[in-house]
Amino acid sequence: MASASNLNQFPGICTHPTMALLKIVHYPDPRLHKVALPIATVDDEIRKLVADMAETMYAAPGIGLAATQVDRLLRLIVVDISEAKDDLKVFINPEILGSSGLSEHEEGCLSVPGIYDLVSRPERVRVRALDQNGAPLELETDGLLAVCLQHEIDHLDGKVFVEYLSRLKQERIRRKLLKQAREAM
Ligand code: K1U
Ligand code: ZN
Repeated sequence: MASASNLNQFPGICTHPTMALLKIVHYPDPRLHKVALPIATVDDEIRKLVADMAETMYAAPGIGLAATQVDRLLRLIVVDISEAKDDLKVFINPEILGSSGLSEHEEGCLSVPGIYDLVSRPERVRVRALDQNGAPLELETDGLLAVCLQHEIDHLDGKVFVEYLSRLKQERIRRKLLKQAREAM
């Protein structure tokens, strides 16, 4: 049976009748600016959401996805930065315990399709969370994983990466995406 931990065997397609591709909310939808709520209990309903989010992230394709982006106001993110797409990481109620340094990285966002820009963030972060079994985990990381974790945790706090860009760029992106949405109707 397909599970969140072996989704990599089925790239890009919905392979299990109980798994679903979720609709990704696009900027400037106001739902992206809501603060997500902590998950009280890690149960089968949460594990189903994890599996659906992982499937959605792999299909997009992306390297991360926050529950806010699929209109679930829960503090849950999935990340896989591996080339082979075989290293799914699940973070429930993630918290940044500490950070250091500063580095600039090009970011994209599945909620802001077609837009990529440089963002400065702390280089190294220490993160605490629960895994999909409800077990506590802690990790210290840098590079792309640190960038991706900060980007996804921002989503849970209602922040989209374009908010690090100038007002002028934000306005241009907003107009471009609203036009795209109108044309897609
Ligand atoms: O949160 C998201 O919308 C996912 C986002 C994560 C992210 C990417 C880059 C820097 C910070 C955070 C994406 O996955 S955008 C798509 C992307 O970067 C990608 C897609 C396919 C292959 C490799 C990367
Ligand atoms: Zn994003």
